[in-house]
Order: sequence, then C-alpha cells, then structure tokens
Amino acid sequence: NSIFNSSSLFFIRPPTTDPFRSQSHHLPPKAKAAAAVISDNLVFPDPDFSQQAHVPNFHKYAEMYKRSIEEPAEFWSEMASEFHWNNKWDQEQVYSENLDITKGSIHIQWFKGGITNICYNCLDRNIESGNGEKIALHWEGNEPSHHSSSLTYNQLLDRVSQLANYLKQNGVKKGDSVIIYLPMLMELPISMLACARIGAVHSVVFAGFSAESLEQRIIDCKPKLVITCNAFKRGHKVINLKDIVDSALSGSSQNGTYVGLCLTYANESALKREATKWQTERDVWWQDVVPNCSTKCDVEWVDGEDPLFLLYTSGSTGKPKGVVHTTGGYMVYTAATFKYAFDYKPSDVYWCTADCGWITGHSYVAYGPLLNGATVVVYEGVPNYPDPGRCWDIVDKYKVTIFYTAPTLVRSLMRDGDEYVTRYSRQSLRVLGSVGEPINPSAWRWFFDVVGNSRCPISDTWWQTETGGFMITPLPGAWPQKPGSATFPFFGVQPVIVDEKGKEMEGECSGYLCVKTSWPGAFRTLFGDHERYETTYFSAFPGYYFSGDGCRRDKDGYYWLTGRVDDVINVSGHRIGTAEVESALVSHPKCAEAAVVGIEHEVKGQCIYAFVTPVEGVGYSEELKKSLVLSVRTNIGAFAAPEKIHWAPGLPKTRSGKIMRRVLRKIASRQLDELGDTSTLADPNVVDQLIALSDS
Ligand code: 6R9
Repeated sequence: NSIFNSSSLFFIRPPTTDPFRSQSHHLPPKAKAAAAVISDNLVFPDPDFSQQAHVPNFHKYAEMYKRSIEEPAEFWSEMASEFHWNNKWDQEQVYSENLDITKGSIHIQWFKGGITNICYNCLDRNIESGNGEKIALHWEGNEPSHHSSSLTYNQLLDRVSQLANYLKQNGVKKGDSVIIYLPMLMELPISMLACARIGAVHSVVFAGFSAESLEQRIIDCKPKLVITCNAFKRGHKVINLKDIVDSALSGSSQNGTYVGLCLTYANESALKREATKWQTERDVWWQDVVPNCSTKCDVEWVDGEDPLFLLYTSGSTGKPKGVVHTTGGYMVYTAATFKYAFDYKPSDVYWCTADCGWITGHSYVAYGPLLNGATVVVYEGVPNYPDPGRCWDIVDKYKVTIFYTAPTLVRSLMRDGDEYVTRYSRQSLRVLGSVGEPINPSAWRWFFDVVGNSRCPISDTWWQTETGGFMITPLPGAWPQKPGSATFPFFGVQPVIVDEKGKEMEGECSGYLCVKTSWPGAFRTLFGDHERYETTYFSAFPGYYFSGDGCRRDKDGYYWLTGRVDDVINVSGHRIGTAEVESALVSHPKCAEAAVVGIEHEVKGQCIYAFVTPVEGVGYSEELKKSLVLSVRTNIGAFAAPEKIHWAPGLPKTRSGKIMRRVLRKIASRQLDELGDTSTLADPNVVDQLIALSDS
C-alpha cells in the first residue's frame, strides 16, 4: 500500500497486515451497513459514514497530512483564512520556532502581525454569515425539572457585549487578567468570551478547587476582578461558592494582592441573594449591573500572538503552572481540530461533558465549537444525577449528535448497567469522543456497542492543557479504529517516540512521547516563568517538546498512550501533582512526612494512595486519617482527596534521600513479589514495616 510506504510519513511503518486493503473483504452487506464491522481487533467505519466525512479515507488524510508537514505555512494559512483578520499575518514568516534548548531560548510564534479577535470570530462572524438565529448554547440545569434555556448566536453576542462593556467601565483593559470562578452556568462561557472581546486574559479556575488553590492563583496572576456566583447545585449538594471566594480574597489581600471587585452572579435556584454573605465595598451582583450595559461593544483587535488565556495545571513540582495560550494559533487550531476530529457539520448538536474549568472545556465546549458556529449543550450537573440515565436523557432531549466525554464516566456508567442506556433512543448520536486518559479496550467496546449501537466512531483524542488542541486522534470514518488506541497524529503534528537517551525510535517501539516541531495551538510559555517552561518541557530531550506521557507505536503505526511517566497522577482525567498532595498533607500539624503515588482504580483510572509518617508521639488513628484527607480537600479540592492513607514509620529512601516511589507503588498495589531491587535503600527494613502495616 503506497500510503504506508510513503517515506515522508516517517511515523508509519509498512504494516504486516494491511487494515485498509482487508477493508474491502469485510465490506458489510448493504442491509447491515449501519453497523461498523469488527475484525482482528480493527473496527472498520461504516462506508456510508466515511462517504459523507470531511476526510473519507486514509488516502485523503495522508495527502493532507503530508502537505501539513511539508508546507506548514501554506497549510495553516489556508486554515486561518476561514477567519476574519483585520490585518493579515506576516506572510514571510507565518510561524517561527525554536524547540531546541541547545540553540537558545525556546520560542513559538504563529500568525504574528495578524490582527484579529477570537470572540469576533466566534460570534460576529457567524452572525454575519447568516447564523444569528441559530442556537449557540443550550443550557441544561442540574435538576431535570429545572427550566432549561438557550441562546442564539445573536443573543449570546448581546450578553457577551454587555459584560464586556461592564468590564471596560470598570477599568479592565487589554492584557489585564480576570479570574473566572464559576460552575457550568451559561455565564461561564459568556465571561470567557467577554474577556476575549476586550483583549483581557481570562484565567478560569475550576469551581471544585478550594479557597487555598484559588488564593494561590489570585496571588500569581493578580486579576483586576473575580467573576463568580453565590452558590450552585451539584447533584444533591449545594455549594456556597461565594464563601470560598471570600476566604480566598481575604487570604490574598493579607498576602499583598488586593482585588477590589467581585462580580457575583445571583444563582437563586441554589441560594437566595439575602442569604449570601456580602461585602458592599467589593461585591456587586451581576444582575444589578450587567443587564444595564449596552449590547454593542466594539472589539479590541489584538495580535495573533497576544495572550488569550492562562490556565493553571499540575506538574511534578508543588506550584501549579500557568499555561499561556495566545490568540491566533489557538483559534485556528481548536477550530480545525474540532471540525476534523468530530467530522463536524452545521446540522450537528454537540455536547461535551467537560467543565470549562479544564482545558477541554476551553477548547471544546467554548472556542472550537463556537468558532465553527456549532450548537453546544452546556450541562450544569453531574452526569449520573438523578440516575445513571441522565446523559442519554439529555442526548435525546437535545438530539445530540456528537457526544464527547471521559473514560472515567464511561466506566462508571458501564458498571451501572446497560438498562440505563437502552431505555433511551440515542438515535441522534453519530460520533462519540473520549479524552483525559487512556480508554481501556473494554470500556471502549461498551461505549461503542451499547451507547453508540455499534454505529458511531469513537474519537479517542490525546492532547494536553499545554497542546491547546487534539494531537493524536482518529478522524471518524477515515480509517479503522483499534479500541484503546488514539490512532494517528492530527495535521501538522509530528509525534516521535524517544528512548531514555532522547534518541528517536523508528517503527514499532515504545518510549517517551515527544513532538518534533511546533503546531499552532501549542502553549507559548508558563505565566511569569519562561525558564520553568524551558526546563519542564524542553530540556529532558533537547530538540523536542516532551509530553510527560509514555507511548507505544504498533506495527501498523497506531499510537497507544500508556499514561504519565512523571510524578503526575491522573484521577478521573484530572491532573494532580504528587508534590501538591504531599505538601497539602505535610501542612497538617501532625504529619511529619508524606509520599504519594497513583495506583490503578477501576472507575477513576488512577487514585491517590498516600504514605504518611505522623510526627513523633502521635499514634495512628482513624480520626487522624480523616483529618489528613480533609487537609487535602481544603488545600486543593475534593477531587484530589487520597483514597487511602497508609501509615509509614519511615519511607523507603535512597542514601541520597530520594524516595523510591517505584517501591511504594508496588506496596500500594500489593504487587509484593515485584518490589525489585531494594538494596540501594538507606534502610531496607522500612519496606517490611510498610508491608506489615498494609491493612492498618
Ligand atoms: C485534554 C487533557 C493531559 C494528560 C495527558 C495524558 C492524559 C488525555 C488522553 C490521555 C491517553 C487520551 N490524556 N487524553 N491519555 N489517551 N485520549 O486531558 O488535558 O488535563 O492537561 O491532561 O491526560 O496523560 O498527558 P490535561
């Protein structure tokens, strides 16, 4: 097959089995054409689906991919010209990059000199092309009985413009940062877009983060204001968000960062205004001021390389990193990835279950879909409330065609049984998506067979906060899938797998996943710390961006992500640094030392397992365990709470004092016959003590 032999497609080795030729042998009879055909662990797309897809076959992909690698400037300029630019970018230098630390400072630029605005491209542009009356956002509340609402593109523009005007009146200018701490209300994407409209840099903090985490982020980025709401409901719980903000703002002002304005949306279905604690000189009700502002707001035209947002994410060390994305490249990249990886068509109704507090919500609830003029469902609640059928109820209610979620949800719904799924029609669905962690083949099968009735391709999208958009992903209909593999790279992405020494490996192999050249959606720096950007991502393997993930490439060139290789734990698709959890534990007055590892968990993918040494004289008790867990909840957030506290009289350390996490991982997962070499430990007895305390 010529596609596989094309030498410029260096990442693909000639397969010993040819999935694409065998496709013709397995073409389903016309009557059965609705279901994809499964053979040799390959899941072939339904030919009718392929025929209507943007990329109908591997050949077309290979052609486009080749061009994207050989002529990136031309390829991405074409993609970019779908958007409105007041001024074209520098035609001589569409992009410029240095990813090689040995050649000087790392820099990436795309569409420099191009003058644009992403909010304009999401809203005004779609309205001008005749889609003003199309629904932009459907909002579905936590309670099924709650009145749902929707906004057309025209209405969304009005709402965004009013808030943008309010921000301007309050002195927010281009380049200023704004913290948005909101649950999944319509006001969350509205706030993001309003910031973008006036060139302000938004920093959304997931509403599950604690006061301490919020305070830390406020101190780091010094926002002009905080946008929040008084309270919200999640499942049965009411969360008083404003109390958390109050505590974060008082903490930050004691630490020298005073924020004088807290714009608070009154979410009265959760808590009445009268019941909300209030600081008159600082707090303002959204509903008292924003609706009075004009619905016309001129956009602030910005450079393609002006920052759009920062989003904090966890790394291997304690302090969260402020990942910075800029405007032009991010815009073009999120729009293109959304269109191709979900085979998006204007008639689609799209629902992504992610919260806008994470990168998935930024790129694939807000920007990517809206840039494409899509109709997006925004859901406030938890996906299994009031029962495990809620997702399919929502799918049927809005006739959702593209459903994008995380493996952890798939696994938990799978456990609840098929009846919750099959009682709903789900006939509208045509593409499914997965993100956040590797999807295990059995969950993939269930998602495919039960949820999608074996007719919807699954886009298992591998990417990261840092990458801005999809990096390795199926293009639905274009090639056979292998359950559990993210398949092939997106246009313009050159993944490489390197060994310990940073040597690129060819063909079938496994090692560390890196990327060779820049892509438009790449992050440009870490807020206020370019040096940390360079050392964290570009110094491990000079010449490449290092993802932190392990990866295998099989004989057919398919990529299989194998999880993080650094000290980052992935719990239900949420990235949590071991060091962050350790420092939260150690902040407890009775904790002398702590070491945290991630172990496998049936539903969450991984969970947090903590080894704790109490201070001298403090005994082991259930109370202490509870209060240690509480310490993590208040320092980071409930989602980071350890599943298990394991008492440790001492921790296994090397003579140089490094904790041997490898040993701890084995003890935690009870793989005691795989402890490996413990002879370099300063005190090998520690291991036996730990094993003895396993069930205490
Ligand atoms: C988008 C997002 C990034 C980390 C990443 C990897 C894991 C995400 C995945 C996946 C295997 C997939 N990850 N998608 N692993 N297959 N389809 O999740 O961003 O929160 O920054 O996490 O998530 O380990 O390095 P982020």
